Amino acid sequence: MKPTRLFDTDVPPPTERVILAGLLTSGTDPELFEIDMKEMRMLCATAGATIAQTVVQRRDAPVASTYLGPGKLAEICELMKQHKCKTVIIDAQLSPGQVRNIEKIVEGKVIDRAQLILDIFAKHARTNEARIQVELAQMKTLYPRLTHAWTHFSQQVGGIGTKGPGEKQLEVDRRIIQKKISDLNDRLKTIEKSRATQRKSRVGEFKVTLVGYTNVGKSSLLNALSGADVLVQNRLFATLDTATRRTFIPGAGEIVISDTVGFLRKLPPHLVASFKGTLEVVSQADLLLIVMDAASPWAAQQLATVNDVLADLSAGAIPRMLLFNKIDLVTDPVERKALLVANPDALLVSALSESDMALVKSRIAEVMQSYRKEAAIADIIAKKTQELTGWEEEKSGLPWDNKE
Ligand SMILES: Nc1nc2c(ncn2[C@@H]2O[C@H](COP(=O)(O)OP(=O)(O)OP(=O)(O)O)[C@@H](O)[C@H]2O)c(=O)[nH]1
Ligand SMILES: [Mg+2]
Repeated sequence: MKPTRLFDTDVPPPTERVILAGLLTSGTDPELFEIDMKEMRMLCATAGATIAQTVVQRRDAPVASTYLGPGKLAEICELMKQHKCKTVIIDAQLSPGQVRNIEKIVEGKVIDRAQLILDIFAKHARTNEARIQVELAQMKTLYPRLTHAWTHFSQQVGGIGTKGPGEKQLEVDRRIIQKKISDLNDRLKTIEKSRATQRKSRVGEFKVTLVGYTNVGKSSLLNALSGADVLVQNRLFATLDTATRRTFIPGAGEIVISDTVGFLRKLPPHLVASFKGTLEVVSQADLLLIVMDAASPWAAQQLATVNDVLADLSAGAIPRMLLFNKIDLVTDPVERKALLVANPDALLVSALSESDMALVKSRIAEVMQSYRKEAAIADIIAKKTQELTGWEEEKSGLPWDNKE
């Protein structure tokens, strides 16, 4: 029997005109704010929304009940009428109460960053596991809102952010929703069990995992390094599933190489939690290939986010190799030099260059060989220790030891 779904993830996205709003508080670094807003623009485009106008408010702190100030919200309401928009997308993590209050003032739908990301994940989920993971994150994130909010708009507006439960589900009581969450958790556990079996068969193999910010070229590198044919697209969160391939490293042997879901600043916490199973390939890797976009002006901030997520996944101590991909887009030799000065251990590569891929493989081979040396030394030490202990035991058992 096909399981019932509370969230419809199969409807193609409509192109919707929206207002994008952000709040620059006095405590926020303007550069980080600019990164966040740029990412919001990319997220909107990926979700199928066209931004009719962007509104930025400067305030010392957010307003507790409505996040943005009353004057700005009134302005947004006007702009929405003017541009015939039904939705405002706000770069924030809003509480259910804030969403409700803002919706009343702007007389339209309110989407925050987490919900926008969840919506994109819902649209891009292809496999059963990814769908369950997204659905679980949606349930947990939207749960507090399901019971109270949206009743006044859910029937009037469609599009982005309405990939949630319909009117019927809003009437469904908490226990049913909790039951759904526990069912989804059970289904995930079953999938994880079968993955554990696959993992067992891979014990002893050298495991390399590609990690990094979204859209930096992880899947392109997997394809280039292993001859795989996974989806590559110039959009955020093209990959939601872990693709694993075997490939041969000249002079070192076979490796298992995996691609992963991309990271982003301020990923919804429930989403990271839901994807922990898929991200096991990160914590169990022998070597992480941390992929950066050499052409991005925000590389340093992106690396900080990647390090945070890796620490979150208990993968902070795994040996790593830093790859600045898309180096073909950096034509200025001074910029290339600056990248190397700031990251002396990094490799500057392009997934489009065969010689660069050969270089990456030779570096992987070096890591594998040093691993083997370490393993061989550890083996020798273990054997010697055993011999010595055996010899000591034997010695204590020798007849002349007991003579006196
Ligand atoms: N010029 C150039 N473009 C690249 C390179 N590597 C990847 N791209 C492009 O960058 C875009 C993103 O590539 P993907 O491989 O899908 O990136 P990803 O990191 O897997 O992205 P997500 O799965 O969405 O997180 C695509 O349009 C690629 O063609 C490169 O070395 N040079
Ligand atoms: Mg990808």
